[in-house]
Formats: sequence, structure tokens, C-alpha cells
Amino acid sequence: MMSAIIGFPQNFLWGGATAANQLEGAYNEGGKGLSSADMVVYVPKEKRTEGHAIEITSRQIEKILAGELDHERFPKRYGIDFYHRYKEDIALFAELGFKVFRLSINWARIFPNGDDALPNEAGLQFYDHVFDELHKYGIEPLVTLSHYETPLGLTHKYNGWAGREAIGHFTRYAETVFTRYKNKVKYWITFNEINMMTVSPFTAGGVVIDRADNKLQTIYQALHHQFVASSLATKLCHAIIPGAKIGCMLARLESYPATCSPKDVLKALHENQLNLFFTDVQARGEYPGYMERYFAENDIVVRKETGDDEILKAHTVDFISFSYYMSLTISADPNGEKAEGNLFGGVKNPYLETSDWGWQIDPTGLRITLNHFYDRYHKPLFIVENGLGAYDKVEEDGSVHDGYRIDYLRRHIEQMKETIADGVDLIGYTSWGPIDLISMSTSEMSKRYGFIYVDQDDEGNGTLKRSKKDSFEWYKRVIATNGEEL
Ligand code: BGP
Repeated sequence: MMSAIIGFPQNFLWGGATAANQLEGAYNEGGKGLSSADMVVYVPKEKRTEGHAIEITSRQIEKILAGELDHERFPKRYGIDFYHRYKEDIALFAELGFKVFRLSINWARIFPNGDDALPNEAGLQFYDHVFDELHKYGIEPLVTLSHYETPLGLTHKYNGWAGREAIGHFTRYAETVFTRYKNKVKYWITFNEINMMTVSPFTAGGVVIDRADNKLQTIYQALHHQFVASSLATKLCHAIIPGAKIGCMLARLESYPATCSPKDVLKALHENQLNLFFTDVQARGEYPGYMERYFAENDIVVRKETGDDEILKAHTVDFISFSYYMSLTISADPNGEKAEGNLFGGVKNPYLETSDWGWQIDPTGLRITLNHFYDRYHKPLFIVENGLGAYDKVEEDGSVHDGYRIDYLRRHIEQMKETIADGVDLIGYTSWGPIDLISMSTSEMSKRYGFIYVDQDDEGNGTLKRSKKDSFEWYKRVIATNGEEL
């Protein structure tokens, strides 16, 4: 009898994932220009309305630039001060045994306005130092080119990615960093959670949606520009860095039908298609047929230029990376009980618990997701975000007993192991926020994911001191035993 492959491959890439705007701070140091993330105002929970923190109006930008909101807080400008503390933080990642560390380059550090004649040398040097520090400990950087920040200059001139001009500026930025870091970085990702454009065009593409006549049209046009830019970056990466691997990145939401009613099943199928559309383009190299109907029904006409389709086809990604936090449950019944808190909607799944923020926790869904991806694309898969955002309590002696986080991660890693035994080519796992950082969706500090605690509260008070939580020793053992001891 043949035995299945059990356990993680020897070269499995264990690590953690971050994004510049949630981590670095120093938003106006080292010649950096303003980016979309620097415009995000913190709104305390009691004052929040749906979508508050992640959509921005033209008026808000004007007010910020006119200094009318100077009394407000902008947590993404300050992050957790990695810009000045990266050595200390990387030493902690090394102690955890990281093989890989996912970070993003802040485009506005390299091209402060997005379209400058020359790159900003101080910005380039900062990442040189970070990559050198990682290599000192044998940690491979995994670099996202665009993780929720677009130079604000491009928003002013072209409404961000809504303008086709963004493609040229982005590819120049990509070429600049590939050339500069060709001996330091071999794993790349083009756009973080590219599908976030449909939820928050400003976050994902610096697109101020109140400047658009037809919202959906603008969103899918901006996405087309990102698809072409991603393919062109893939082409450049392969040409400039022999042996490099470059992937796409999706916020994957596996959709289950709420019941076995064919209507629910069909609705869930459509939901899955709308979510997989992005990887279909980036991994298969063409727009899938099912989108034609969606576009027609929503008055969307994606304007393509001659040669775009050929570019998409010729430069598909080497691997598929994705974030996985939750699954979705879809009902054709408009009165179904809503899943409160789930970023992407859906109805409540009675079989699943939820996090403190209402995200439905579903480790088995990760196995289903991985199997579906692999069946569909037959490309290596990389889980580049997963984790539990939770409130942590610091005890008098400074310890943080985050057994709930260990439990969440353990259950997901167990499913990864099962999936590898299913025959899926899974190459790595970087859990989200190995060190506490600013939340993407709420700009809170108290939504913590880390193995490393950072002393800062939602109001920005604190010493920024780093300390280890219980999960630190746990994850360290997981990596040291290559996932054998969970
Ligand atoms: C993903 C983003 C990250 C991130 C994470 C957790 O969508 O790529 O940037 O922060 O989700 O989300 P949140 O911070 O809102 O809990």
C-alpha cells in the first residue's frame, strides 16, 4: 500500500507577514511622500458607521491637506515604528526561527509622488538595510510591491488606479526595486488582496470613488489596470532576477451554500466565481467567460488596449498566494440572518464560532480552499496571511496568555498538514502580524495578531516596548519541529 506524504516538506517557508503602512511609521521621514494609507483617520468604535475607516471622500482628502483635520489621529502614519526599530524586531523574528518574512515596500518611499523623475535614494537604502538585516539571520524576504498604499500624487493626477497612467508609473517602480534588490529578494508578490478593490477602492488603489460616475465600472477598470501592471511586473521580475518567483495575492473567501437548495448552491457558485475571477486572470492569463454576463448585467465595459490580452496571457504568476481568515456562507434568501462583522458579508454559519470582531473561524475551510485552488490552477500555493485578531490582556508580570491564538493557529496548521497529505503543493505559511501592528480595517491597535506584544493603545499611547506572548514559544517550537509539534 502506498503511504501518503505526511508532514511539511523540509524547505517549507515558515514565517510572518506585515505591510509597511501598518508597521513602519515615519510617514514623513527619509524623503517619503504621502500615500493613501496616510489619509486614514482613526474613528473610535462607538462613532463608527459601516465602512467608515476604509473609504475616503474627496472632501476628506481636501480637509486633511488643508490641515483642517490636524486634531485627528492617523495611526497608519505611525505604525509601530518599525522604521526605527527594525533591528530589534528582526532579531525577534530570527529567534522565532523564521525562514521567511513578508513585508511590503512603501511605493511612496521610493517614488514620493508616484511619478518623480528619479527614485528617492534614502527610501531605497532603508529597504537595503532591512533586507541585509534579514539575511544576517538567514531569513528570506517575501516582498509585496503594493500593499494598500498608493502615492497620493497619483490619486490627485489620475484618481489612482482608475487612470491607465498608473500602469507606467508602477512598472517603473517595480523595475527600480527589482534592479536594486535583485541579489537580496527572490520572492515577490505584486498586489496584496487584489480583490479588495471591490470593497475599498481607496485602500486597494488610491481611487476616490465619489469621483466616479459608475462605481462598478471604475472599480473593474482600475482592476484591469492592476492586472496588466501585475503581468508587466512579472515579466520584468523574470527578466531582471533569474530564478525569482513572483505571485498574485487574493483575499480568498470560500463560499458555502447556506442549504442544499439548488438556489443557494448556485448563488454560492456565483460568489465563488466573483472571488476567483482575480486569480483566474492572473494564473490562467485570461478573463473568464462568466464575467461577461456579470459585466453586461452591471453596465461595465472594461476598456482594454490592443495587446493587453496578450500581456495577461504571456506573463502569468509563478505561485498563488492568499489570505485566509474566514469562510462565507451564502443564501439566496434575502432575509437570511446576516453574519455581522464578516468583511465580505454573507449569512451566519451556525457551525462556526466567531472572533471578537465577528469573523467566522473555519480551519476546515482552509483545507477546502487549498484543495480547490490546487485543482483549479495546479500552481504552488502560499498562505501569506492567516491569524486571529484578538484583545490581549497583559498580566501584572507583563506576560500575555494567548492560548486562544495558539488554538486558532494550531487548528489551521493541522489542516495545512492534511492538505499536504491530500497532495497539494503548499510552499509556505506566513501568519499575519507576527508582531502587533495597526489594523487594516479599523486602524485599531487593540486588534492584535502578534506573537510579540507591542505596548501601544488605540489612542497611540504607550512605550512601544516589545515583549513575548505565550504564543511566541509555541510558534518557535512549531517552526523548529517543522510543524510536527503543534
Ligand atoms: C488583510 C490585509 C492586512 C491585514 C489583515 C487583517 O486583509 O492584507 O493588511 O491587516 O487583513 O485585517 P485587520 O487588520 O483588519 O484585522
